[in-house]
Amino acid sequence: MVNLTINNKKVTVPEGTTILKAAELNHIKIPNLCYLEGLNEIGACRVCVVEIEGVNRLITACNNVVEEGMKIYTNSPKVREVRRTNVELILSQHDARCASCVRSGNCSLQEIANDLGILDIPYELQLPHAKWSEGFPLVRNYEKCIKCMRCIEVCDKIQGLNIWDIANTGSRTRVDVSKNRRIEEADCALCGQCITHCPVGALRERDDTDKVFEALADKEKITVVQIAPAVRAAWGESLGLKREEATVNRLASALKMMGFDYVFDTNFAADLTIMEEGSEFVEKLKNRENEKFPMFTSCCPGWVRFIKTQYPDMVNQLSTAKSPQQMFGAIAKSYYAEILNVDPSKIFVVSIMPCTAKKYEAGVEALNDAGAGHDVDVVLTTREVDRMIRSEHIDVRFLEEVELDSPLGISTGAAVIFGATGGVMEAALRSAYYLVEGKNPEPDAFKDVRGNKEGWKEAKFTIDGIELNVAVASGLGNTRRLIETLRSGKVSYDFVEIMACPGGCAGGGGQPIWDGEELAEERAKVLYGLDEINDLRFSHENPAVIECYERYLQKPLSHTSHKLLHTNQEE
Ligand code: HC1
Ligand code: SF4
Repeated sequence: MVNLTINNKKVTVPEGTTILKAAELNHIKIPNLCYLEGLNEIGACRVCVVEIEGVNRLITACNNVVEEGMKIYTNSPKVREVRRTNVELILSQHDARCASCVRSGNCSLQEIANDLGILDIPYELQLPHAKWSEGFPLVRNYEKCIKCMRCIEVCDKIQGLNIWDIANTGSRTRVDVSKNRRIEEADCALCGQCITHCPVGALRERDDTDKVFEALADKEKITVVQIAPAVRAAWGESLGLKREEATVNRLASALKMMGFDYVFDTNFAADLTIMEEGSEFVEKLKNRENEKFPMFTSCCPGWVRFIKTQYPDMVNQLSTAKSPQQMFGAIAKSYYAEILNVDPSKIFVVSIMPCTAKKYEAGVEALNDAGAGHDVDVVLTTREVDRMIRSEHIDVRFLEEVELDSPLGISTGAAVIFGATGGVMEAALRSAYYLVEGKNPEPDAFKDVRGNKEGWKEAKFTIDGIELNVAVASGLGNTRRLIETLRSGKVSYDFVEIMACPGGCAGGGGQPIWDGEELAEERAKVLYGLDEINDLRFSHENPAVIECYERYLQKPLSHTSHKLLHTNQEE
């Protein structure tokens, strides 16, 4: 242990502790901007400078460790002056039109500048200029970038994709797409993790809220909205609701108030996905000698983009099942149009997703089969829907909860856990067991696949005497390690679930941002809690899905199912 003083307070911390951590452990706040624990500890912004007695220059707290007897001052006059100058210099290269920024009120730079009482910037404004690809689902605003390097690091170290890098030198230095490429050429998975790790508004999703407001105002359109599993665990965070208040029924109430005609659930389609993907897996098992294993899940477009660019020879191992988002769109514009007895082109489908890659997925032509424009017309992230609620001036605290509409709002506990890493696998195994054994397993029989963050998780189960090896990974760096190990022959699996975002969709790139905090685990707990209290725990027991098969699709893997719910992944 190391003994030292911080602001004259005696403290003792383990050896090797950084000054920043030592202060934090003792409830002393040192402001910081670029720092991200374990990811970005480079002192780039120099906001966390501190004074050490006997040392001439100030040092950064995030990447210097404590020493025995150190006397540290985190807010001395010298520290305040230098910190202030550093922040003023950052602001001199930052477009600080805060009133029109998506991160206004949730921006680390804004907070630090306010805390330091900066009312004027004594330097000439020097904003970098570069052009971004219009319409791309992910938007970089060069004028807001503070060159903290967080996006570079999260993409390199967590996602292993190296999309961002430093470009140019000297005063022309900026963060841009690596290797001088345009973003479209860069194999970006669109996971959005760079957005959720940016401390300011330099990265954001393409804003599609206007398209939705327009559709809601159009009397000719029947507006249908689907809510993704992981959204219900996070949408209330930035609206000041407690987790237990921010239910999907309260969100449904807000959406109805905004004017949506029907509020449905992606979970319905997640149950449908299990029927299709589970049946596909069971069929493959029957024909084991001639099939390639493992079969990979295909519901995460970040992962699908990743495999297509990084391991194209394995694309044929993806399940042919479309994602729940796309299945929902196809069903809304076919089966549901028939129920309503309307022309499918009148139906306008909006998705609320925790995800930025879903914006791309909805536009993929091979995933649009209902024949009435795009199956999903607009995808909004959780953040965008929160912004819409705010712009409608709806006070969510006082909303009465309402039921979701029927039949596409009915779902099971197996569906809601899709939003957490391991959830798709667990839901699929619950139904695969039923399909093979003819009876249900214990609902929690496959819970060993839940919740991994480091590396990947493997599990073995026996169904009808067949031993199944399964694996689950989230985060694309972990995914690459898993695939390389698979390709080396050191491991072999039958079924593998991959989600691009660490922790799965709960930690998706479209979720509310809590600077420096990872909330995937906390949100996953909400989803597992919802599974536990649902009377229905098996996708094959969803009465609305059963009815949809009886009235429309006939059976899993039928001709109609193939047309609407599956795709050729190699297209
Ligand atoms: Fe997901 Fe999925 S779980 S991919 O993370 O399979 O986005 O929540 O909607 O489609 O259901 C996202 C979440 C989501 C799909 C489902
Ligand atoms: Fe989107 Fe979920 Fe995949 Fe992340 S894990 S890219 S949020 S689908």
